[in-house]
Amino acid sequence: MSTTYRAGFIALIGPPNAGKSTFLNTVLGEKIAIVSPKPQTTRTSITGIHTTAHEQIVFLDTPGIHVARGRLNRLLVDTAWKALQEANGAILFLDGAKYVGHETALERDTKPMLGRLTSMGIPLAVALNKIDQIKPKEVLLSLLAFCSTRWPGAELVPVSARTGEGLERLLHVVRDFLPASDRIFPDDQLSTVPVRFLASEIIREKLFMVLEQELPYNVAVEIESWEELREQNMTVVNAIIYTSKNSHKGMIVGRHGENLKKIGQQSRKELKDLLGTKVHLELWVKVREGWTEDGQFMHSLGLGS
Ligand SMILES: Nc1nc2c(ncn2[C@@H]2O[C@H](COP(=O)(O)OP(=O)(O)OP(=O)(O)O)[C@@H](O)[C@H]2O)c(=O)[nH]1
Ligand SMILES: [Mg+2]
Repeated sequence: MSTTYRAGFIALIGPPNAGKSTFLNTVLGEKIAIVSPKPQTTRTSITGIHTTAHEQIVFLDTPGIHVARGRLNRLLVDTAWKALQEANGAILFLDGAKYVGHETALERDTKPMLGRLTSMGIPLAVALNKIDQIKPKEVLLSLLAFCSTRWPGAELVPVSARTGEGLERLLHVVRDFLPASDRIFPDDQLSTVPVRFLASEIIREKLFMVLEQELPYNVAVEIESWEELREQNMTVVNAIIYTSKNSHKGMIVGRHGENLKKIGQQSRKELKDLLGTKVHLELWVKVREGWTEDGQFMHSLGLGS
């Protein structure tokens, strides 16, 4: 039996913390997008390319859509909508475990995207994620009923991005959204994200892990220099952690530098695996007052592009 080859773009959208980036990593079997238990982790549109003998699905992971306050947050939400415009279809990711028995919270969280998503007329699948946390499974039924009235016509798929449950069916559903087309990218390409950007994201993920409260939202990471020493099988990376407030600098560094040490150690370990070389990493913390309101600076960091 011969099947038509299909290829195209599928945007992963939804409220923050729904598991969009986790899904991308699980499908690809590689970590391309950073993940954290805190909302608003993803800041740019990140491609993940899933290629099989029958289709090539280019997923566009996006920042969570929420009621945005401040310039950085508005830019994040704009980035998500922009990805949708480029897509042949979308998966709306929802944290199923959060909304079981709390349909009003689902209504509130998806309000910022409902009208626009409907009027775009883009083919849509709704993934109810984190079902590994839902027991007994029957409690999902009323949530499914609620979703089918809110997104009539969209296929509803319960999944766990963490365990992989339901993902095969989800992939099957979105395959039908794609046009008949040859591959867009080579077979073995997993992403279009440059490795240096990935490195800065890994450092940002560790900042999300190590720092408390609002601190991670006010930091950005820039790779200042990158040198590959072939003979020593070593990559030397200098990275700057920008914070928007002077008072945060000491909190990022931590007592006796212990936070920065932890962030450095964890980042180095992961960069070593990513690059397959030894890694010498230097982290510098700089204050850049109000960077989250500075459009030009954010653009220079690749945000909003
Ligand atoms: N139990 C469980 N946890 C999950 C699942 N998928 C994601 N998570 C967790 O949910 C949290 C958020 O996951 P992310 O993948 O960062 O979510 P996101 O939608 O990309 O979030 P933003 O980038 O902030 O919009 C992390 O702690 C994940 O480990 C799942 O299927 N089951
Ligand atoms: Mg994300």
